[in-house]
Amino acid sequence: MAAADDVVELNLDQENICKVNLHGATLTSWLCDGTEMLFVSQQAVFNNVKAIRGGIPIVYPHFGPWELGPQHGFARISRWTLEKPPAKDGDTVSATFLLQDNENTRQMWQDNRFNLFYTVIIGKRQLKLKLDVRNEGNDSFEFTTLLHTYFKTLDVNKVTISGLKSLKYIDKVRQSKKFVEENDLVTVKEFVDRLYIGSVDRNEVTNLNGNQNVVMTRVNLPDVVVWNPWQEKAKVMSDFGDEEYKEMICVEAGYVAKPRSLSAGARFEASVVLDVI
Ligand code: TA6
Repeated sequence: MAAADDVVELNLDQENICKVNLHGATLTSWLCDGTEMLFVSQQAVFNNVKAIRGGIPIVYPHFGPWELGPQHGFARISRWTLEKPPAKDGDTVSATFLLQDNENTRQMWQDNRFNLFYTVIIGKRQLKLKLDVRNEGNDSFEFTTLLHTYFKTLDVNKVTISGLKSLKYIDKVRQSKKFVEENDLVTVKEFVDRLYIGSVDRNEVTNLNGNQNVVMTRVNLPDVVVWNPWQEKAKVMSDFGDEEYKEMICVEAGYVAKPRSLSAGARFEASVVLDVI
């Protein structure tokens, strides 16, 4: 269980609340009209060291295995600060979190100087997530970034994902070869680990918790990763229950197919809006 002083709550009302753990600025709960929309493993570790298994971990500055540091980069295992506390603004509540370069990140990542702002905005049946990367150094740098969203579902076999047809994807289950998606709706009935490249900016994910659907609208995050470890991989993950693959699906919005270059003093802004329909 997370310690109370690690968690920032954004309370729209009793039925619409989200919680962000300062470890990784990991959004660990999104209660939408009383229904939990996100999956967090019962075996997730909250020791402020390991990445939290579930919710919405932030991948930055590198998606995937990284020769300079931990897989998926350091953002999700760093201590973030609360830059702007939760504040009500009309019919939403928002808060902003900040990760700045520090001795640890500079040692790992070629002394790059950056500010990474992450704003969470909860509204009625809506969650908006905004990333704002600022290059504070004198040299340009390259990065990839992704919001590693674990959606909760009653049965992963019933989940469908739209908006991927005709896209090229890298299939990590098939030697990372490239394929083209032929289905209007992608379903998940086995171990799936795919990076869809340059998809349209809108995907509908159906049959999530409470038999609800989520429309994911992306700005400046052209790629979509779909992942479910299924039975075999689940068994070898220490922070994931053997049967938990049945109740989650990762549909992840990212800028990951190729690095994004950011010149000195420049900003990269991106967002994801999740609407429950
Ligand atoms: O979701 C895509 C992915 O890169 C998968 O390949 C799998 O490794 C997953 O992320 C989880 O990675 P993690 O480092 O959190 O175990």
